[in-house]
Amino acid sequence: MAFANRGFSGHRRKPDDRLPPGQTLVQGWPVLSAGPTPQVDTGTWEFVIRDGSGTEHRWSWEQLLALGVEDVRVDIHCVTHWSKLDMPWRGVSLDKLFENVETGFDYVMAHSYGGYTSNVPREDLLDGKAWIAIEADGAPLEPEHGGPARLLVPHLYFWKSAKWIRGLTLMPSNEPGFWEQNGYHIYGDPWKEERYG
Ligand SMILES: Nc1nc2c(c(=O)[nH]1)N[C@H]1C(S)=C(S)[C@@H](COP(=O)(O)O)O[C@H]1N2
Ligand SMILES: [Mo]
Repeated sequence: MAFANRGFSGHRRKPDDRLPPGQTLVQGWPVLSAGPTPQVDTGTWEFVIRDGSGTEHRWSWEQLLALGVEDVRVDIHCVTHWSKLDMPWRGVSLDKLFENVETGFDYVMAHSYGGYTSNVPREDLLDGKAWIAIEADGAPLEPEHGGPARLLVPHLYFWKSAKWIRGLTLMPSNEPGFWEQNGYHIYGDPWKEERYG
């Protein structure tokens, strides 16, 4: 596999420095879902960016893939203290999805099939820092891990990486998503241990 884009996270750090404070490496891959796993079919799947001015940018599954998928290797850090290093993922860069989105709004709410939300500043989704992920560990994303597609924002705690992603809505101010309304930090930088708000 060619890892064309190695992402934004700590790869230029020495391996020993790759684990944020309070984190432990985990074997396997835990499933953390606040509700049931929605059944999402790629035949009807749709991804929408609402730019805040009333314009909607829409992609079908085929249109998403046609933007070009890339392989990335990133570290992920869950607020419940587990981390995985050098995880292989495949997905579409958010840079491609935002290419024709004109907006003056600096904040984004991610919306999932099933109703989950998470908020992220727009700049945290750009410049090779975030993807709509469709594969992990060399296989299509399992439904329990967010398949067919999830947000992947590895430089923030993993609750920001909304599973079963269906769209992004631009916002003029920073509104809290599901976990942010329930005590998690509004931003969630693992290197600063921004766990709770
Ligand atoms: N739609 C949705 N996305 C979600 C969640 C969720 O409950 N629903 N949980 C979040 C949390 S708290 C974490 S740690 C990761 C877990 O992803 P995983 O189950 O693939 O490990 O997904 C995040 N994205
Ligand atoms: Mo989490």
